[in-house]
Amino acid sequence: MTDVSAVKAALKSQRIETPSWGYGNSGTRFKVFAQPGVPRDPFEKLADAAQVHAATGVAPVVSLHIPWDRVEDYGKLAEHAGGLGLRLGAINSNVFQDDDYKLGSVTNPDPKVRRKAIDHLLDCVDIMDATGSRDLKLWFSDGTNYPGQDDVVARQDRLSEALSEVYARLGTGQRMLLEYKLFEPAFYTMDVPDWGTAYAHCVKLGERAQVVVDTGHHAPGTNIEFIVAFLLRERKLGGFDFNSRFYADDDLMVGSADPFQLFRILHEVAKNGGFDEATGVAFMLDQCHNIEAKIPAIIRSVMNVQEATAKALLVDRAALSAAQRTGNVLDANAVLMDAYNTDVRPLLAEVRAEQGLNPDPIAAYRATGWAERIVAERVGGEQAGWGA
Ligand code: PSV
Ligand code: MN
Repeated sequence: MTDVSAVKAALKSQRIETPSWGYGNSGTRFKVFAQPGVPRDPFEKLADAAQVHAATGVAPVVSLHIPWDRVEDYGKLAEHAGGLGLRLGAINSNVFQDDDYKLGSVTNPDPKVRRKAIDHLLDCVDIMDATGSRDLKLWFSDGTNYPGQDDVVARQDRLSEALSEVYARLGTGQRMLLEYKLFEPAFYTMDVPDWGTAYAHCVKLGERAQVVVDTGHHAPGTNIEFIVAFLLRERKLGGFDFNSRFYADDDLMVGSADPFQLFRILHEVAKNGGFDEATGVAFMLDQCHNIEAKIPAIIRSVMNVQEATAKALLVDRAALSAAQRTGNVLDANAVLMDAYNTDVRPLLAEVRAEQGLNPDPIAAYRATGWAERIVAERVGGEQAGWGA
C-alpha cells in the first residue's frame, strides 16, 4: 500500500521550471504565428510565468535563454522575478544562431570562432552569478552534414577543451548541464548526439557536470526511461527538458503525445531518488507550442507532469519489488499498470485545495482576466519569439 499523505507531500513540494521562450511566439521553419498579448521583453515573460505559478503553485522557477533574454541588468531581472514570487533558473546558452557558427561553435575548425563561442559560454556564467542561477545548460548544434566534412575525433577534442575551460569557471554551487540531440540542425553527425557522449564528457569533467535529457532528442523507439535510470544510478542526471514528440523534436506540450512514456520516465525518477531535493534533478519544460495560447498551454504541461508524477508516486513499490524478486512477470507489470491507470485528477484537486489553490488551474487562470489584460495592454513594441 502506498502512503497517500507522503504522495501528497511530494506533489506539494515538486518544482517545475518553465522556459522563458515558451511565452513568446514560435512556429516551425515554415511560419512563426504571432499571438496578441505575447510578451515584448523578459520582464513581461516573467509576468506571464508568475500566472502559471499562481495557478499551479509548483512553477516558481523560470529558465532564461541568452541572448533571447538579454537585459542591461540581470540583478534587476532577478529582483523583478523575486517580486513576482519567482526565481531565475537555468541559463541556456546559445551558440547556434550566428553566421559564424555555420561549421560549428566550440567544435568549429576555426580557432577564432571557437574562442567567440567559449566567450559566450563564459558570459553565461557571469549572468548566472548575477541572477543566482545554479545551472548552465549547454546545447550545441555543432555537427557535420556530409561524410568527410570534418574530422570527428578532432571535433571531440575541441569540444572537450571548450567544456573544460567553462567548467573551470563555474562558481561554488554552480553546475554545467550538457544536453544531447540525435540530429538537427546537423544531419550526418552531431558532436553530442546521445546520452553516452554527453555522459563520457561529464564524467571526465567532474561531479558538477551532468547530463540533461530532452525527451524530444532521441531516435523513435528509444527507451528513455532506461537512460534516466542509468544516469540516476551514476548520479549524472542533471535534469530534464520536457516536451512531447510524435516524429522528431516536435516540442509539443509535455505528456500530450505519450503520457505513458512520461509515466515510465517519472517512475524511474521516483524509484531512484530523483525527486529528493538533494539529488538536484531539474524538472524543466522546453517546449515551443505554436498554435495554442501560450500561458494555458504551459499550465497544461505543468498539470501533465503533475499527473504523471502522481501516478509514478502511487506505484506500490513493496508489491512491485516482491513480484520482481519472485520473478512474477505478470504481477510486476500489473502493479505498474494499476498506478498508471489510476485517475489521479481527484487527488491533485485535493492537493491544490489543501494549498489554497483552485483545484482547476486552467479555470483559475481564466478567472484572472490576465489573457484579456495582456491583449489590451501589450500594444506596440516587438513581441518576443523563438530566435529573437
Ligand atoms: C535544442 O533543440 C533545444 O532543445 C535546446 O535546449 C535549446 O536551447 C532549445 O531547444 C531552444 O528551443
Ligand atoms: Mn532542450
